[in-house]
This record gives sequence, structure tokens and C-alpha cells, in this order.
Amino acid sequence: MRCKTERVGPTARPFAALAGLLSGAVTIATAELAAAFVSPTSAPLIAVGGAFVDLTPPWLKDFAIRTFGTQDKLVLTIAIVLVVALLSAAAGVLAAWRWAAGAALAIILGLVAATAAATRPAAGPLDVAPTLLGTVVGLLVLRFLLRRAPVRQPADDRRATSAQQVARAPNRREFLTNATLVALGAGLTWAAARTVSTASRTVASARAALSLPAPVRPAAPLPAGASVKISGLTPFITDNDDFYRVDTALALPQVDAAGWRLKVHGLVDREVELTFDDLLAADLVETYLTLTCVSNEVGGNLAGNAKWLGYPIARVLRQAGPHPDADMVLSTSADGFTASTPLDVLLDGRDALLAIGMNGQPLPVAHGYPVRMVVAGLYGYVSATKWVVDLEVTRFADRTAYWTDRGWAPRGPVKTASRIDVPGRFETVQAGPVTIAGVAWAQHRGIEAVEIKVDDDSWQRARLAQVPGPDTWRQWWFPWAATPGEHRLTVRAIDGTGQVQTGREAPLAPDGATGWHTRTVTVT
Ligand SMILES: Nc1nc2c(c(=O)[nH]1)N[C@H]1C(S)=C(S)[C@@H](COP(=O)(O)O)O[C@H]1N2
Ligand SMILES: [Mo]
Repeated sequence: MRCKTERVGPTARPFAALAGLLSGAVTIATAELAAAFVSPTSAPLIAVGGAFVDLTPPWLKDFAIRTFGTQDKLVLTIAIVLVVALLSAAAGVLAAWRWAAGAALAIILGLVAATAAATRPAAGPLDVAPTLLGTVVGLLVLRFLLRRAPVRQPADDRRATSAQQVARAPNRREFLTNATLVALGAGLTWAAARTVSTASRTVASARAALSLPAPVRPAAPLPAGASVKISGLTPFITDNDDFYRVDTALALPQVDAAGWRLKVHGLVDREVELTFDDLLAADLVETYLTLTCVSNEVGGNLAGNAKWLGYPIARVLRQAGPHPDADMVLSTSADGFTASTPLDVLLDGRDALLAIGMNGQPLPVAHGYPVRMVVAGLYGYVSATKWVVDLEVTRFADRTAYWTDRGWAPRGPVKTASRIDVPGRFETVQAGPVTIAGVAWAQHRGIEAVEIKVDDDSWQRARLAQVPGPDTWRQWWFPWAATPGEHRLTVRAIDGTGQVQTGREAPLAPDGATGWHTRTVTVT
């Protein structure tokens, strides 16, 4: 690029900043459009966000989850957009002063984003192209805008020059016309990127066309009393649309089922490779299983229950023949997430599936389409790898997983938990008969009893809904004779081994929160 510093500037600073901002928008929109043809994670905002998520220190991650909950990704995206906007405006101001300086800042930003794109787990060599192309187009636009930007008044004239006079400067109108056109162009490019984004459309239509095979071993019909209808009580089955979502993906991985392969390797007698058609043709089983996140606070709702259709992981592992010294399976997703699952848990006969169906539907893309893992009794971060593509049979001593590297426990058995759903938070109820209700879970041990304490009274047993087995949550309810005043309700569960849920309060990290859920209600 030719540098004719003398031709641009001294541009009035607000115009230079606006030019920078707009060229930043053009850069991103152009890169976004190019990324629609390359890969979703090659788009600069997504790549930078993804790299940021992976590099986030644990304390910041904890803070983000605690403060923003499942909105953390939205907050991150907004923060990145604001930072990029500021830096783009700064590049505009710099370029108006010295073209080379502004261009250098823009190029550095482009290189940072391109590096992020190139180092994403599934990145190919082409992944740098969208950002680099965007940066070049952005620089051309910046040059174009600055050359036609209103010029600052010389210093000695400034006192005499009123704001209106600057406004009437001859090329102000031209600049704003150009700026508007550039903004429109960026907007249209962005919209085009959304529409042609081929990957998500291909995957969505393939998913829609997929019809799931019938299981060889269907789930036993739900007991009649599994789902109690109490207003405000969590339903036994969570709709796919209501199912909590936790993952590190800023752009959902778009994994094509036709090209999907699962490699099973590592400490095995023979490597195994499975295709999606292999899974469709295999003997599938169906099971109800509650999934829980280790980041669920006491009383929180990062848990969901679904009917899963899938292929037992144990069968794939036995086919491969794990070596006696192996004790862990490291699963990897298409987006580079990893989970360490104890090998003995996968082989002990419990439900541990390569799932392809969720509540009678193909897996939603957000929940791992085309294939994810679900394992009874373990937190999601050590077992529920979505978009799974690789199983390495290995040892805890040799390999660590995504969250283990960030300070979380390598093995994550689910801790016993119970939650009050009704009465709701800040709800006022009328004196007399009131139903207290909620859910409790202790996956794979089961829930044997739930107890309620009103204020400092003694513990009383709640009534329990039926369950298909020990791997799901269990609804409970308690008929309470409410008396006027403020009351504090506390719940605890007893698991299938007779162990009482601990009241000792533990934080989320490193292996899950403990403590009793309480709720204060006002009775009138
Ligand atoms: N690929 C991938 N799989 C993942 C994760 C992830 O970040 N990436 N998060 C795990 C965690 S922490 C949980 S709790 C579950 C959540 O599954 P869901 O989003 O379907 O509820 O997915 C697990 N599988
Ligand atoms: Mo999780």
C-alpha cells in the first residue's frame, strides 16, 4: 500500500474515529462473509472469543459464570465488540495523524484475529484467509474515507471558527454520504454472511431429514406416577428447547453427520472407527438420564432430564479391547473440548451412551448433533462431550482434560442435590394447606427419601414421585399447613445408599457445590 501521509490529515478527530469504526465494521463483515464459506470458527469475532474462552484463567471464568450465568457468552461477545470498536476508532485517529501508524494498528489487530483463527482446535490452513481478506478491505475503506474527510481548522483560526462553520466545511457532507454508504455496505455484507452461512443450513436440513431408528432395547414405559402435575414444579422430562446448555462454543460446531467419524484409539488392541451409518444400523438402546453441570449452585437449574437414544460406549470399547493399564477415556469434540471419563465407569454396566437422539428427536445442534456422550452419575464436564469425534483410551496419569487443566477435579461423580421449586422465590402464599415441591437427584445412586424442615422444626419426609431408575432426578412434594408469618423452608435428600445429603457448604470448584437449599416464604 502506498503511504502518502501528506494527503490524509490533519483530519478532524471525530471524523477520523468514525472512519476507523466503519472500516473495522467492514473488516469484520467481509471476514464474516468469507468465513461463511470457510468455517464458522474462522470468523474473527468467533475465533478471538473462542481463544479468549480457552485462555480465561479459572478465577475469571468462575466470576463470569457466577455473575452472568449462561449469559456469559453473550456478555463476552458484547465486550469483544466494544473493545474492537474502540481499537478501530483508535486506528482511524492514528491513521489520520500518520497513515503508517493507523495501518499498523489495523494490521496488528488483523494478525491477532488471524492467529486466533489458525490456532482454533479444528482449524485448517484456510482459516486465516477470512480475517486477512477483511483486514485488507478494511484498510482500503479507511484510506478512502480519510482522504475525503473534513480537515481540521488551523490552530490560530480555531477561536474564530464556530462549530457551525466546521459543520459547513465543504467536504463534511461528502464524508457523511460516504460513511453512510460504507455503513450500508458493511450491514449488507453482514446480512449476506448470515444468509449464505452454508454450514449451519446444510447441517440443519440434514438433521431435519434424519429419522431415528427404533431402539432394540426401548426405555421401559414411564411409571404412571413419574410426573406429578404441580404448578411451578419442574416437569420430569425437560423439553429439548428448555434444556440447559453449557459449553465453550461461541459458534455452534456444525458437524455433518455424513462425514462424521468416531476414532477409538490409544491403549487398545485394535483401533476402531465408526461412521454415523454404523450407529444408525447398530443395536441402539434408550434410557432416561438426568444430566447435571458441576457449575450448578445449590438450588440452581443447570440440570435437565431427557430420554436418550444411543449406542453403549462399552460395546465400542470392548470391540477395541482396552489394555489392562488403561483407566481413562479422553473424549474430544469437533471443537476441541475434552473430557476425562473413568474407564471402569464406562464398563460397569451403567447407561453410558454415544447418544444420537434426545426425547425422540435427533440431537439438537446445541446439544451435540450428530453424536454426544451421556454417562449416568457423572457431571457433564467429565462425561457428556457434545459433537464427539474421538475416544482415546489412556490413563489419568498421562492425560488431562479441558476443565482439569483449569483446576477442576479429573473425575466428577454427581453429588446428591435437592431443590425447592414451589413456592417460588419471593412468593407470598395464603395460610392453610400449601404444597411445597421440587426435584432431587443423585444419579446412579438414586433418591430414597427427601426431607423438609420448616424453620427449626424437625425433618419431615416428603412424598416421592415414581422414577424409572436411579439415574434420573425425582420429583417430591410436601403438604404443609402454613401459618401466617415468614418461614424458612429447607430441603435435603437421602440417596439410594442411605447417605444423607450434606449440609456443609462447598463452592462449585473443584468438584461441585454442596449445601441445603432453603427458601423463605411469606404466609398471609
Ligand atoms: N463439546 C463440548 N461438550 C461439552 C461441553 C463443552 O464445553 N463442549 N460442556 C460439558 C458440560 S460442562 C456440560 S454440563 C454438558 C452440558 O450439556 P448440555 O449443554 O447439552 O446441557 O456438556 C458437556 N459437553
Ligand atoms: Mo458442566
